[in-house]
Amino acid sequence: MHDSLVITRIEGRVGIIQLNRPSHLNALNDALMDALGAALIEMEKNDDIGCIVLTGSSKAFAAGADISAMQKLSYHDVTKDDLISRNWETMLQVRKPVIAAVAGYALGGGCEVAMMCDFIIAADNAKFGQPEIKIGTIPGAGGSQRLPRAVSKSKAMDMVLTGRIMDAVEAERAGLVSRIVPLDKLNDEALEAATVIAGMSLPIAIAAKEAVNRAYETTLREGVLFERRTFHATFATQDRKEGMTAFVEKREPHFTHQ
Ligand code: DAK
Repeated sequence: MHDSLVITRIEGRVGIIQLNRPSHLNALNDALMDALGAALIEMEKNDDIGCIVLTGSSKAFAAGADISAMQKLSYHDVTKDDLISRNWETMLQVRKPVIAAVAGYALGGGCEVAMMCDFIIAADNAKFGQPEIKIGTIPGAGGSQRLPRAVSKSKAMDMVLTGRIMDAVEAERAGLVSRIVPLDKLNDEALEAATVIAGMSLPIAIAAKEAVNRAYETTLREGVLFERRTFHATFATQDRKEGMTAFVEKREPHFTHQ
């Protein structure tokens, strides 16, 4: 499947979405966010996909929301049409695991989209930042909320108030990314991680994702209760039975996603 703003393909049980607006370093305009949302929904519905990888080019994951498109807008425009919010959070409807494979710039909205994914694998040339303050605004797609949860208040304040860029090493040290790989290995590493996840039971992977995400939304006591009940619920699945039986029988499990 191929269209101008996103390129999608399927490898095994992994769906890969590549942002494709190279002339603008994948700056995220309305049409690109619509295309990304449509690709995500299609992959979410596809029973043959167990994990999704979102990536960009070797120079830019995405250099932010499209500043030229936003530059003309008034307060009235953005509130009346809920213009940007309308199609920016489709990612949050996706229950399957999503890995961001980030090379080059992930700035502003690009960093925010990467943070909406479940984890980030970074190439050694990745650069993260929330530089909106330099153009007279603030993060608008969750950067001021997700960045402090990922890297602590102090570093998030530093990033959001100075607009400075963080390299891959600093991002990994701060906990924003899960691993760093050489640029030429990024796609392989992301595909390999996604293939591992897609080889698990899909309902269990979804339950695991929901449980971890709960940690960001609730108290420890409530989160642990949610985890406990979800853990109990896994015992209603065939895949839980198959997984434990396979271990006892010293063989690989054969999950049927039920
Ligand atoms: N928007 C539009 N065009 C962009 C762009 C952007 N964010 N970033 C780069 N481009 C374009 C450049 O204008 C240039 O186009 P031409 O001049 O060739 O036509 C082309 O991409 C190549 O860029 P450069 O020539 O600048 O390339 P360099 O390697 O010299 O520099 C750079 C790379 C990433 C350092 C630089 O391009 C840059 O500083 N870009 C802007 C980065 C930035 O400030 N990003 C944050 C944008 S604000 C919301 C959701 C999200 C947001 C807000 C609300 N809601 C849901 C409500 C998010 C806001 C933002 O992201």
